[in-house]
Amino acid sequence: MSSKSNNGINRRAFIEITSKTAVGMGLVSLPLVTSSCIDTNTTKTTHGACYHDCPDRCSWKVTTANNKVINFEAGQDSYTAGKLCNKMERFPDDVTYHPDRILTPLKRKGLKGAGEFEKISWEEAIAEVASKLQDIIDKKGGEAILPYSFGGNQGKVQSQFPNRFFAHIGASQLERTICGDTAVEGVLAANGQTTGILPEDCVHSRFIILWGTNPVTSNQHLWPYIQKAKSNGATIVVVDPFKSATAEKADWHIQPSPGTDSALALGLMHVIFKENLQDQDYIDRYTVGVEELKKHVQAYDPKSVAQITGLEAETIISLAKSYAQSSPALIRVLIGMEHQVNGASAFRAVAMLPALTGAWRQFGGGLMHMTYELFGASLNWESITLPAALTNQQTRSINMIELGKALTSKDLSPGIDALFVFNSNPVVTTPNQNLTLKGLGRDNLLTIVSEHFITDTARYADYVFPATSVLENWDILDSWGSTYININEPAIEPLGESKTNSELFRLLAREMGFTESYLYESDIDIVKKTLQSDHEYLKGITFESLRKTGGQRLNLPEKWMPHVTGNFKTKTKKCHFYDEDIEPNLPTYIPREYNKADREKYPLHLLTLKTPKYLLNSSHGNVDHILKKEGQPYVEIHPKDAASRNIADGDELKI
Ligand SMILES: Nc1nc2c(c(=O)[nH]1)N[C@H]1C(S)=C(S)[C@@H](COP(=O)(O)OP(=O)(O)OC[C@H]3O[C@@H](n4cnc5c(=O)[nH]c(N)nc54)[C@H](O)[C@@H]3O)O[C@H]1N2
Ligand SMILES: Nc1nc2c(c(=O)[nH]1)N[C@H]1C(S)=C(S)[C@@H](COP(=O)(O)OP(=O)(O)OC[C@H]3O[C@@H](n4cnc5c(=O)[nH]c(N)nc54)[C@H](O)[C@@H]3O)O[C@H]1N2
Ligand code: SF4
Ligand SMILES: [Mo]
Repeated sequence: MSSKSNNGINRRAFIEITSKTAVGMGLVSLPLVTSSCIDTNTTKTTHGACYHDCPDRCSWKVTTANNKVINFEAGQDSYTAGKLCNKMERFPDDVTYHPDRILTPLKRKGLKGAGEFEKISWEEAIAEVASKLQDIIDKKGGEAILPYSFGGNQGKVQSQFPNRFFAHIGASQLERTICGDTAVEGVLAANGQTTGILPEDCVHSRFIILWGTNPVTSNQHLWPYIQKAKSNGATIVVVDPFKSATAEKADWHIQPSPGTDSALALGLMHVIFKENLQDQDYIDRYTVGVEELKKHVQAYDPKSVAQITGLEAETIISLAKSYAQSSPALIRVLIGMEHQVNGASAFRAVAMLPALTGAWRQFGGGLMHMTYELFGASLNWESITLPAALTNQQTRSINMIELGKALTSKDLSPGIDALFVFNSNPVVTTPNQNLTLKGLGRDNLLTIVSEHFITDTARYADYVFPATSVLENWDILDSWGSTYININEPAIEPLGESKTNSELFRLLAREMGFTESYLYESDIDIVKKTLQSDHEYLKGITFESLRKTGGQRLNLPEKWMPHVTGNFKTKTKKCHFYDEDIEPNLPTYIPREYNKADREKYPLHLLTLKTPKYLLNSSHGNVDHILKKEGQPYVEIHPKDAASRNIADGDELKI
């Protein structure tokens, strides 16, 4: 439920879970400079980039001696600007050399979930897992096997290569919907592409709305550019139900109730039309459906929108006027609003605003969202995605957010007999944790996890494979929030018996007797092939240049102004205010219906934000000094909601 006040309870439930894992581990950090006997003959420097699911994609430089990291520092490219974020400054100690890192394959010996394992050899582990998978394929078919992966390592090779194996065995496909899909769908419906204003160009903006995004915490390398804009005279507005770290620094914080942004955006349009602040020439040339939109927003007058959003009608009018009358005016969105009902409609409506006011005409004006399409257009994508022989898979898809349901369903045919997790910690990051745990507790489920640590998910594994850290693998990294391309060269040999994700699946393929060459391609070959493209954005960017420099900015036009003259990527090349092929035809606020019993039982609305400064989703949740800095898990609740429930500051709560 959302009331008129800012009643969001926040703090991500997963911190509680991850901190439980770490309790009592007595973690000790290894010193980074480890040896007094550095052999300068073997000292080398390699470039790499952050593998995390983060819009910044920082680059770094690693110096090693005798196969040990002796220095780890931020890259000097203009976006990383010589500074990694607080999460990554101590990465070699926190992950690569962490004493709890898994360095051999493990086999479960206790009950599921007990986290009791014994070491086994790679040969045994591969033989046993391959034979069990083959048995499932023979009896039930490949669809009884479900791969589960997400943002753990965003390197193109380490995230995509395993898909070849799963497609080859005809496994169920995973719909990877947990982050960004809803936001992207909304923006695509209006503009046909998500690449609008580039991050660095916001310094030219004079009015910036950070709409449901918290860059001070979640997009730290964008923030200096926003500050620069501010010192150039820009007004910074934050639209967020919660007083985030960014909202605290803004000139104006607007707090709509969660899930009501579509109504707010349509309300702004209502005012813009009423005050005749639209750019009629831009609309006439480069948009479709303005008459339908005008009619549609009649219902979104400031008074009605005030009732929906909990804002004052005056605030809505004032925001609409300030936005439409400022130039250049920028709206920055990322993913915040997508966790709510009406999420896609909200992104769709917000994405239309710059076309309504003609903000796209000015350098620094428009919408800033993702950047991944720039890499999609320029890299040799065929080397990364599935080989031709494996495309058009006909196997069923399972939506990752329904993992618990899939694992416990009696109706799925075939049911899931094996779950293969890599690059993800679904017990913490996937909705409906209780159901996921119930599924993972099944005696007849084979669970295989490739990981650095015994996460809350790995505790349930029958087999755990030790994964290399990013300092030990080759990869190529594009970005969804910046304009830099990086290659990641291994700085050290794999520690212990750890192996890359790709090598794990090459070994399984060999054991299962597969002969197709795409299952055996080497990481470095894929990296090199990915750069084989004569696209203008990659001019001057080669495997060798990236090895020397680390990250390089795509070779983009000096003034990136994608929609000055329309050029949207929709079927009409115009911004679609109205689309007869999309249901609903216009972005619409649809009130969420609750039955009375649910409303009484669950009267509050939980926001799970990325407020933890030192965690990247659940990653780093086992690191002692990080847990100390994060403190105990907590929720924040509006004082009024707390008072009416007799809750005082510091009380223990079950949510
Ligand atoms: N420190 C840190 N940084 C991270 C991450 C992390 O875990 N920790 N995760 C990374 C990842 S995977 C991602 S996808 C990005 C996400 O980056 P962001 O999208 O910036 O992050 P969120 O915290 O998910 O959401 C941003 C804001 O949206 C607000 N919000 C929630 N619901 C609504 C709503 O209905 N309307 C409006 N207007 N606002 C709403 C929240 O209160 C929050 O302050 O961050 C990345 N960066
Ligand atoms: N409550 C709540 N849930 C959320 C969100 C939220 O805001 N609140 N945010 C959502 C969002 S935006 C996202 S992106 C997802 C993220 O969900 P996940 O992708 O599950 O993210 P992490 O929790 O960081 O788990 C990644 C795991 O991958 C492992 N890993 C890292 N590198 C490698 C590697 O090279 N090989 C292997 N095998 N493993 C590796 C790490 O050790 C880590 O345990 O969570 C979503 N879930
Ligand atoms: S997590 Fe993000 S901000 Fe931090 S080092 Fe990695 S890419 Fe940079
Ligand atoms: Mo995400």
